[in-house]
Amino acid sequence: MLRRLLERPRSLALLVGCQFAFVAYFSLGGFRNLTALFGRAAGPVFDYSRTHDVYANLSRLLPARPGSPDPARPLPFCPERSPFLVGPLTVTFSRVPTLEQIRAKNPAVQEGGRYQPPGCEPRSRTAVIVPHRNRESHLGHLLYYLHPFLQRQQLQYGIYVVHQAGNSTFNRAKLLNVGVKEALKDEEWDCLFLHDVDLIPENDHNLYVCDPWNPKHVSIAMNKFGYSLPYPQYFGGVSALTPDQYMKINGFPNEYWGWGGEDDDIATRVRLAGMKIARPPISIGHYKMVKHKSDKGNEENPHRFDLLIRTQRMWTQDGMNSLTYTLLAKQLRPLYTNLTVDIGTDPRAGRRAREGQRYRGANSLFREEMLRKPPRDAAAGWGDRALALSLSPRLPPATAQQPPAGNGTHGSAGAPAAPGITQRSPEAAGEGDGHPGTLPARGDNQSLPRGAP
Ligand code: UD2
Ligand code: MN
Repeated sequence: MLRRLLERPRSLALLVGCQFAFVAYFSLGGFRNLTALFGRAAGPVFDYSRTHDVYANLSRLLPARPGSPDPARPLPFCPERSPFLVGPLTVTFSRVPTLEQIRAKNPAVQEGGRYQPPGCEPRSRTAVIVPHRNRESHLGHLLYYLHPFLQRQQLQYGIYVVHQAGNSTFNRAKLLNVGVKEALKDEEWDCLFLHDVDLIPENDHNLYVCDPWNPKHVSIAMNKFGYSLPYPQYFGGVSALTPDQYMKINGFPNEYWGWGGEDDDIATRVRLAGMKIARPPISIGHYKMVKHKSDKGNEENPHRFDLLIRTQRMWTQDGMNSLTYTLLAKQLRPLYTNLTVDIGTDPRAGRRAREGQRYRGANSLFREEMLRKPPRDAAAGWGDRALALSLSPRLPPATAQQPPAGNGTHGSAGAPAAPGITQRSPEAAGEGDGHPGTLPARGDNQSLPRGAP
């Protein structure tokens, strides 16, 4: 049959024509068009096996003639596409750079971690806000990569590190609210980048500018998740909002103490405020996360599921309009503005600890009682359940929902994952921790109070 088909010249011509059309279609990016039609646009193609040094030719950015510009002659706008972009960047965490080394490599960065491009009017004034505590080595990596990355993009920018004072439970979202509030006192920023300390962008085409219409989730393809989006509503890591968008969602929630949930709450706020989540193309939103263990003081928040159920009711009450804190210090350091802040403590923490004590008290009383009892009674088949029942009148109801004791890693023992609810990744839980663990001898933030504020 095939032979007969090939013998006919017209059929043969048709077959060859079809083949040619297919080849032309795919070579002209047809597959990408197809994926754009049926799913998420993959975006421009980058070869991540050929990466560039983020500092390569950075000196080209320095002003040819130093000195302040003439105010009578306004600068032209920077080009829509910076000529200094190189694409995929080499990101490694083998050595933690010192702050002095970073300073030496970034002579154009001014006090407070500020920069503005010489010779042209930037298209965005971007504040990068980083929640932080006890992650000096990660901060070193971030500053090392972020400064040249942003300069290549010809942006005006400032980096704010919001340092939670004290040892009480960490609260990422509340720290970000504080950062936004304080940063907006300094400057009319066009765009707020809310940025985990351990995430490094791997492509300088990932512009740190805001989407004018919708909050943007930026870290959409991370090594941690095999460079793909873990679930459609995912909003963790790095996100970008204009001040207007930030106020429209009433900022981030203040009530999520400990790890998890706050990012899903934010995604819900975006929807409830009538907006959508914008995202860069997947080939551009590449990030590398420094592998790390879970932090002391940032254990999984066992209440996050209860809180998430209430977002619809609470988002207008919990956020920027209910934010309270005490600013303990604001310092213009050479590479960033440091905000040290007392954000209070988890109101449930004390209660949980007291409940725990009462439980332990009741438990040891019971044990003592059992030791005094004759063996016959003790052997009457009291299992754990009977023990719990016998104690229950003296136990507060919450003990039944106590988080499982143990290492605080997610999943198996805790509440089951609701779809689209953040769960700790193996890396975050400390599996395969590839980080060299070489904390600098003198981390910059180490001079900050670590103990009680
Ligand atoms: C995920 C999200 C993160 C957040 C978190 C849940 C990614 C890439 N990131 O991060 O945005 O939603 O889950 O809360 O999916 N931090 C400190 N010191 C601490 C604890 C936390 O500085 O002791 C800061 C730091 O900026 C860190 C961020 O909080 O990057 C998030 O904490 P994480 O890195 O421990 O959590 P992870 O990687 O699971
Ligand atoms: Mn992390």
